[in-house]
Amino acid sequence: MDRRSFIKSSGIASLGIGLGMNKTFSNNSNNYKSNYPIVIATWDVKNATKKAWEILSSKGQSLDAIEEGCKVEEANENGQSVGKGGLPDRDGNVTLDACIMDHKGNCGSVVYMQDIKHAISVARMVMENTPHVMLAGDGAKNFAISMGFKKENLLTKKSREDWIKWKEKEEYKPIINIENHDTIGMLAIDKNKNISGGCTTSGLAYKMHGRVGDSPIIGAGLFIDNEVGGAVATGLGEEVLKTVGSFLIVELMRQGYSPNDACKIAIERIVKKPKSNYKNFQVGYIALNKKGVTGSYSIQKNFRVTQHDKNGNINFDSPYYYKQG
Ligand code: SD4
Repeated sequence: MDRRSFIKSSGIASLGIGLGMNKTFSNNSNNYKSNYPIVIATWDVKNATKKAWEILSSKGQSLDAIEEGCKVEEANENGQSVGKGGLPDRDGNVTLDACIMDHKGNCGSVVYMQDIKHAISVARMVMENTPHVMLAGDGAKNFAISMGFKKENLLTKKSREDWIKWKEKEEYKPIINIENHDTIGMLAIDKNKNISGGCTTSGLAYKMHGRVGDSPIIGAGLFIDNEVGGAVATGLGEEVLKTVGSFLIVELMRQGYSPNDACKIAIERIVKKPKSNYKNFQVGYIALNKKGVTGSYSIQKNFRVTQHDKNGNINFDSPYYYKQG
């Protein structure tokens, strides 16, 4: 095999040269000034970023900031896509997916877990207290109980009523920008320049029982490389899984792409697929690099992002791909 065909067939092409082939982007991440600590999260979640910032600004670690920030949304019963109050699957079960990753490359994840609110904390315990990366279903729940977590019914009155109403038609359709308050994905860099990230969700509303999305899958829903940065996804998990989006974004940043440009290229991977019906679903990415520069990009408009640094706690609209009309 000559060198060129070796590069083509070995995957080096897709991790290196292949990723960079886009003339509309520049390798421009060196143009930005450092800004850390900082935390960035998907959607309108100022309470969560505020909590994370309390930890970061008092010289705490990014991993603690991520866990505590995500817990705020898991406990928020009004958020119908995370933790307690999450919308159930089509059979009425609330099943949670979450993962966490630290600056050393350690990760932990729970999938299809029921009856335990703080999935992000269980994921952290999987990472820190087991030889494994991922626990599923009753295994995850029983592990959580053995670690002192409380079992509780996660289906609130409101989510149950919504599900009963949904059953009248039983139409499965991913909801775009559900109340601008969806899966929480969070990335943080602390004062020691250590990067961590987390992602926690009840998954897509009215999914098939047993369905697992991208959010607990390392590389798809979340990826961190402390030398480079991190990325996290929200939206239609199947599309993120098929393109291993978060890993892709980190690898693009490794080549020098800014967080914004890296997110944009990852979104283009989805929308430019043959016969992609991207007009009917949402995917949004956020990213953070080693300098504390953040970025985001989504398919549809109205993907909101929240960010807290020394200048304050702000929300903004992400740039997006699909300009209607
Ligand atoms: C999933 N990505 O389960 C999650 C859902 C989500 O915004 O992020 N919704 O596919």
